[in-house]
Amino acid sequence: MSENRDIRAIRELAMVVDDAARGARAIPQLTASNKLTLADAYEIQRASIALRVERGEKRVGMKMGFTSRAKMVQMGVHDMIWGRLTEGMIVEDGGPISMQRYVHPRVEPEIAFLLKAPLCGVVTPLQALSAVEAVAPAMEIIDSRFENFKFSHIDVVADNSSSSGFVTGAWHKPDIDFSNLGLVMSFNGVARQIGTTAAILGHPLRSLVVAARFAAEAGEPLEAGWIIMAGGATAAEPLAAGTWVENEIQNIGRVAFSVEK
Ligand code: OOG
Ligand code: MG
Repeated sequence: MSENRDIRAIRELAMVVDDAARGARAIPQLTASNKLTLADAYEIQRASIALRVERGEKRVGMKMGFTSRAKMVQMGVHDMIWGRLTEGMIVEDGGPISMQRYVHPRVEPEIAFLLKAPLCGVVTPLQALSAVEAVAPAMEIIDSRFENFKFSHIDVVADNSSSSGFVTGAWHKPDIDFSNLGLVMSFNGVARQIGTTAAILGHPLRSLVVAARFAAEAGEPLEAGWIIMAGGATAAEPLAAGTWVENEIQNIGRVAFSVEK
């Protein structure tokens, strides 16, 4: 499909992943019956988010994926990926989510950046930091639309990199060293994943540097007011109803949500 890109085929596959996400239905991997390149996959992602925007959702940021070794090992994908965050994916801090909205959701502890200035292209960590208004403890709810939560690098990119929800805690000025902060993600008060922000590329700021480059390559610069999710610091954990999920990061605080039927 890559030579002479077939725009209609891209749009049709975008509708397939969009329908699966809206209906919380698992589908076979797209590459099982389509020959796709990574560039095609990002075009499918772009078109699927355009469908959300057509329905009235606003774009609110970007997520990075596979920025930690724990995540790469868990899913068997060893390249960084990214996805688009929209308004409909926002989960309120302390608020509920319903299992009904998802196929087989998982949660992972992350750190989030709130931008106060646009960021685009090749930037230094210092330039990236100067565009940051605040950092917050965060969690991402990932929900692959693919059967058994199994995918190739190309499939997961087409599926908006499994993004389906994100929650951020209170924002903290980025005037502290957040390169190596301990974190604990717990379910009903029992620790499930323990890690450090250093698991994210050695320093989460590096994830923002890469995000700025990916955004430039896509022709969609990071905007002031956007939230950038740095990527899971540990492996993800499957969610079940009746769980109070919390991520506490040393020095910057905690964030939580509850899982209902
Ligand atoms: C893909 C998304 C990866 C992360 O933080 O590494 C990701 C997946 O694991 O389903 O969001
Ligand atoms: Mg993630």
